[in-house]
Amino acid sequence: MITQYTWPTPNGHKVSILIAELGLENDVVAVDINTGDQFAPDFLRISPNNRIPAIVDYDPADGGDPVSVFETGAILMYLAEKEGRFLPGPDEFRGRKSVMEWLMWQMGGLGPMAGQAHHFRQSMGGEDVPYGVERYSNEVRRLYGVMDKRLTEAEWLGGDDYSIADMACWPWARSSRRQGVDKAELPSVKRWFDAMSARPGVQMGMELLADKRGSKAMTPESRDLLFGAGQFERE
Ligand SMILES: N[C@@H](CCC(=O)N[C@@H](CS)C(=O)NCC(=O)O)C(=O)O
Repeated sequence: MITQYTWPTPNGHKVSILIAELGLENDVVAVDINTGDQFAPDFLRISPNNRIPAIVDYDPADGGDPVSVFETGAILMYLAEKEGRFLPGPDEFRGRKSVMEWLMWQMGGLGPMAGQAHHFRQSMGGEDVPYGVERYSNEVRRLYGVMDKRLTEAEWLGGDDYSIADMACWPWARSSRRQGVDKAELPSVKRWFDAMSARPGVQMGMELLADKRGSKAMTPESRDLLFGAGQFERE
């Protein structure tokens, strides 16, 4: 049994998609990041960086006490390795290397840069910061070009097989327009995106807390909590 502590954002969806693809028994604790749930002491004990998602595995491989995991890259690897799916094992080191490369590319590149593009293009509440918009829109555009080239050479990001690298990237590619990127101009990204969108596991993962999606428009209070001094008031 896995508990997901999460919220319907691209990072939350990476993990909910993997859990659905694996068909794991799970329950969900909603952590509303717009109202400060991520700063609750009980959540910080499993996710010290006050970010969603995190998981608790009540049936760890060693049969010991429950295990908590934070950071999506670590969660995807933990679950894929435990279940022996969507990440080649150490004996298939070439395929494993490729999946790790594209997973790390997402964690260090596409995710953070697309997040900054969202921030400057949309979350600033009307404030106009042209340099921020230009810098992150350009970087995201460059990253999508890299992804399109990769997906022209290989069916999936990791190579021949669908993997956690694809699951890490897809939720960000879903909102590419908000990052200033039109998938119609990237034929291989579009082919990959559509193939993944048709997967029942992806659709099921996207249903997680779907009723909460967009229910909280960014307010001055949530903006302060996520980006301003509000983050520090609980210290
Ligand atoms: N590197 C982290 C990023 C997670 C992250 O940024 N989560 C956002 C939602 S998409 C969050 O929890 N934000 C809450 C906050 O900024 O206080 C991961 O991959 O797990």
